[in-house]
Amino acid sequence: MSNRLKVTPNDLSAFWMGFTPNRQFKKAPRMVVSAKDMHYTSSDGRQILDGSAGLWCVNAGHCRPKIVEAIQTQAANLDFAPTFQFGHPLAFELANRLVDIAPAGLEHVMYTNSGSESVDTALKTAIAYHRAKGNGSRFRLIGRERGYHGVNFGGVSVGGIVGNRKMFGTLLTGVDHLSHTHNLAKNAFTKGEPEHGAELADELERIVALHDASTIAAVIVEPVAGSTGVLVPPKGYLKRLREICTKHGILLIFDEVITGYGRLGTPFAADYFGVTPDIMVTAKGLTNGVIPMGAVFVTKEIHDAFMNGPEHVIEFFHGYTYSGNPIASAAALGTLDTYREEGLLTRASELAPYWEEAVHSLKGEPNVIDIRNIGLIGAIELAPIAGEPGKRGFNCIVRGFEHGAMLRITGDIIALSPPLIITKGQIDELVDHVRDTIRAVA
Ligand code: PXG
Repeated sequence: MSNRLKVTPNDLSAFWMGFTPNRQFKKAPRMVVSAKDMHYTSSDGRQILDGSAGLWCVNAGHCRPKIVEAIQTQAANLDFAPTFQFGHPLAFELANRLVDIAPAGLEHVMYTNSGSESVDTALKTAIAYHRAKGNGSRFRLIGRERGYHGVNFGGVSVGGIVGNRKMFGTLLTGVDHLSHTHNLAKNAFTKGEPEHGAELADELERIVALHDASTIAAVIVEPVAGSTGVLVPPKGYLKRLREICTKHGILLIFDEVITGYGRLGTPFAADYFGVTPDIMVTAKGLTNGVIPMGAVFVTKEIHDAFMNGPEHVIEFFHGYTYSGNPIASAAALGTLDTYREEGLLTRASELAPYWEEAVHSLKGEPNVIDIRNIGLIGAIELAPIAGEPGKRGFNCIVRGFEHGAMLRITGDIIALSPPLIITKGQIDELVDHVRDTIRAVA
């Protein structure tokens, strides 16, 4: 008998979990078995308030009827269809719907299956665009310290989180990084966008002076850095970055995997900050996290640069088997319907003032060294336990789950990003959970 047949049901050893301390988890698993709206149900039958919209993706809340129905219907009707050389209507309908809600100027959409793939699609498109325009020397990609752009080689190369980079060799060559904008000394406990740091965008001029603009393809940043612990851009920073990119013919890529689909109270962060990128990377909230899917938006100018040569020849050698998968497309359409019917792409703007006060009420709790917020995102930075960075944060995950809240942690920073359907009462409840947790781990 093979060893596989001896495996007992629910043995936890075979699944090597991502971004998880596997040995600890398997000794004391935190399992959820179902979900509805704002709550998970744990395997021991407790209601767990979702403080992080899953992994920043369940923007409409869990198991929403329109999305469930769309998936069920589609699975029984057209399960898979290629989008290479063939097509199916939903993928086109979805692209039109997406362009309708996107910032003006972003007129074409490519599909992927994740944020990581969306990022790599964007980076490749940027380099290929310059080449299509006869500027093949523009190959450099500029990211930012503390940036997170997924886990594929392109995204890790432009990303700036050391733990995600250090194990993987040389990564892509021809990459440089801007400084991050986090500045506790000047900006701690700022509500919304910090006052100090717009001048950090000028570092792009320094990088241009070093490499020459003629070698630089694109700059990629998260408008609000999420994974690294919620870094809200200083006032004017993104506008300045846009101006410098435009001046030097460098494409600006916004990674809106977290900020997209209503998180800041506008459909996209580009709308919130009034800054339109040349390429916009999305995933997560596109399907409410239910089916893996990403979408990369590009300008007409970028798209049209590829549309030449003989008409029977493929214009761009890129795409994924599951790009525009019918069931994913149906899930996304069901999600967009739900967002529209419930006004979810702008709901965070109504809740933001209440949210801001609630999150900042944690000032003065033990070890709290900063609180940040924007839209329906909040972060509480805790002082690390001496000599054990990340331990206090980890304790928050464990304690929070035991007492009924799913909290997302980066190092010693608690990052809050609940589903956009949250009520004011549930905001209070979530903040109370965080308060209790912070006190418990002090
Ligand atoms: N870009 C950004 C800005 C992201 O936040 C990705 C790309 C990659 O997406 P995929 O779908 O390939 O995972 C992300 C993902 C966290 C957390 O707790 C954040 C992400 C993923 C998992 C956990 O902050 N962001």
